[in-house]
Amino acid sequence: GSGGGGMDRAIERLASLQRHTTRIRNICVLAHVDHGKTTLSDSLIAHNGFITAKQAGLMRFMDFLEDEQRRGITMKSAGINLLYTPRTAVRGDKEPILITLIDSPGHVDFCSEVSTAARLSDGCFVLVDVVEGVCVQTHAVLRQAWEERLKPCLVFNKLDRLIIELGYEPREAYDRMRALLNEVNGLMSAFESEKFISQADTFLSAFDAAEEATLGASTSDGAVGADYLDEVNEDGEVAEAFSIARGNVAFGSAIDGWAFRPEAFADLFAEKLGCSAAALCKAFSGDWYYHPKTKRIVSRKVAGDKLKPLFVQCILDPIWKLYTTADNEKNGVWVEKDLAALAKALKVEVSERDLTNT
Ligand SMILES: Nc1nc2c(ncn2[C@@H]2O[C@H](COP(=O)(O)OP(=O)(O)OP(=O)(O)O)[C@@H](O)[C@H]2O)c(=O)[nH]1
Ligand SMILES: [Mg+2]
Repeated sequence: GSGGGGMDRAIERLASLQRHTTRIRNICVLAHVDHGKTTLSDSLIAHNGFITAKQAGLMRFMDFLEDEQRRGITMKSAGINLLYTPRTAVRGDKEPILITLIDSPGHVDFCSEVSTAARLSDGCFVLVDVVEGVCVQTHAVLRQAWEERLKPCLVFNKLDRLIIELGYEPREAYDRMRALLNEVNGLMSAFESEKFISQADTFLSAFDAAEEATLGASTSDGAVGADYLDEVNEDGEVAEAFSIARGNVAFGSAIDGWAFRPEAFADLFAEKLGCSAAALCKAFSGDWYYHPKTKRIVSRKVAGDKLKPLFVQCILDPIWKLYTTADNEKNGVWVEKDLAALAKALKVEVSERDLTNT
């Protein structure tokens, strides 16, 4: 809540949590320059009520230096404590967590600030501007996150640009983001194979040395690639570093103050489509379609070319509709009713006042 009393209580809770180190997580925000780290931080800070939603994106709260504010870029990493109370239990645990959010600079000149932030973090958000795509520093921070063994979450940011600037259709946006996801996963698996090769080299030279010493005694139960094999999933494939099914990919627009993981939409649509939320979430990850006649989720082969992938149908279409509906108003079209219907469909609570003030 943003009321004064609520704020005091939030601060009290933050202070008491600081004494429980098991309930603290350090999370850094990493990305190429300008991909929206400070804006995303603002949104999260606003969510905690420390600044208002209106100020978010303008205040650039984490850019506390005068130079940063003047130049509009981050130069120093900065941290803030935020309270996160899970809405539903996470592995049976519903207790609040104290998050130290660390906003880092994206400009290559300040990369030592990024290393420091990554070193002391447990997890990270890696932002990618969906229009600019994977850039040099994206590459660098992904490597850093991987080297530091951070628990990462990939955030596709600036979806609004796909809609407004590029005028993409949902399907085009979907293809674009899938390509980006593949690119990022490709990088992550390259890091793994590099390590695998260098471990194999180390192992082989150790093996050669041992062989020389013992004339052929076997040491072949070495730990080559042990970490690598850990990440093999139940189908015997090496799991992708980032996937919707794994729950570590988010989509949003930091400047417009929204972001989601597809799980949220799975909960929303599961009942309607007559399947479990978990199955639907898996279906969002790949080429799966809803067949209206048979009322079943089907593969591309069955669906043909006419149907839209579930991710487009359930997630991107409504978002596009929201943006274009809100935009129509500028042309003098009366859209409150449309917006209200959409909000209801998405189970979002929108006040009468907000509806007329869009
Ligand atoms: N359209 C759009 N613009 C955004 C979004 N998020 C951030 N921006 C804009 O992108 C620019 C850079 O945002 P910042 O949050 O400063 O980016 P940053 O990653 O912190 O930049 P550095 O710290 O300097 O690397 C600003 O003009 C923001 O308003 C978004 O979701 N959509
Ligand atoms: Mg910044």
